[in-house]
Amino acid sequence: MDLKAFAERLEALARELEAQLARAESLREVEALRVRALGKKGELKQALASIGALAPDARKEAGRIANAVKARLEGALADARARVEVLERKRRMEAERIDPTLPGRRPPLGARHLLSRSLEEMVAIFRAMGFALEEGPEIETERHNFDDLNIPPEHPARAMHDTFFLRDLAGYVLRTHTSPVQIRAMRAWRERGMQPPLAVVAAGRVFRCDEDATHSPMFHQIEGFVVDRHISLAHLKWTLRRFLEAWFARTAPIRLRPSYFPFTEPSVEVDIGCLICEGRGCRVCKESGWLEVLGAGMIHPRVLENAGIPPERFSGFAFGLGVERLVMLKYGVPDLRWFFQGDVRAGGM
Ligand code: FA5
Repeated sequence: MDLKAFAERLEALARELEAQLARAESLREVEALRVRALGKKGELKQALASIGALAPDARKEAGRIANAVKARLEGALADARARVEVLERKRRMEAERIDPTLPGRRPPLGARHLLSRSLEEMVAIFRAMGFALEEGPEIETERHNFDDLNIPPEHPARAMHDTFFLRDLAGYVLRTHTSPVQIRAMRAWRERGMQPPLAVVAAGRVFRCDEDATHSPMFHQIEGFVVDRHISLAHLKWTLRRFLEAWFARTAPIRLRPSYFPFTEPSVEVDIGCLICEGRGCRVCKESGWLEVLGAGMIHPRVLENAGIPPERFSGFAFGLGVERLVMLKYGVPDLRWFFQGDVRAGGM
């Protein structure tokens, strides 16, 4: 081999490598090309090894050519590296790109149950009228649930309540209504040395062995009562109308029907015009155009006496309303069982 062939070999090597470097798209490719050209076993080393075969006077020139090619290749490698680095950064940024102007993702939060919110709202309406909030237990004595409310053991009203008795706890029932809170609250007020006027609401769950589109084995009631001198049915009517108008945010027809509860005398049942069918008749109102929403009356003198309040000096009214029915009417829920079926579609209401 002569010097010319040596120079041509290196020139060809440099050209080929420059062309490949120009096409390289990653640092890994550039590094592979560097190893191939300038590595320990690289092509330049191999070319240098052949210098010994040249004529002695050509060797110096060959060394110069080899150094120049090496420098040229190093320059090309550095250029390629710089170019590919930019390319790689661009690719990475493209992959990791975020758009801070996009709206955030809403975390899947739960919503409070329509009944819980409604119960709170109803209680707030009564509180705004001056009622105090009291509580009673869900596992109640038969005495509070029945006897003290003038429902003695053999009284047919006991059967009407479809009571859940507790097998292992004689004398206790799941309360069938919130009326026992009347007794508890009146006694507690007396024990605290407080005198009428007394205006109390109590809200909570009640239980009856009963189930169809308008009856559920567990439902909610709000009990309310007022005891003072000269309380009459007119006060009851005013209070209920005011509550119903606040709850429905509109006027709705109301009718009081004579009824019977052992713990009130006289007793009434309050119906409201069915807001689902506007009184025309539908499944919810059983085609009558009216829905019974609550029972009420003047507190029976014997109940006042049982609670330690002298009936010759004081009188009172009481009412117990079905929370689910009022929510169904306001929001057009056609079946009471939907409240307890775990269907989350109403969550955002
Ligand atoms: C009572 O429970 C009486 N304690 C109400 C009362 C209180 C009267 C104070 C007088 C003085 P009644 O059984 O009618 O009454 O129930 C009251 C309301 O609860 C009904 O008007 C109805 O709206 C609702 N209700 C009754 N049973 C169910 C049930 N199974 N599912 C859903 N709501 C019901």
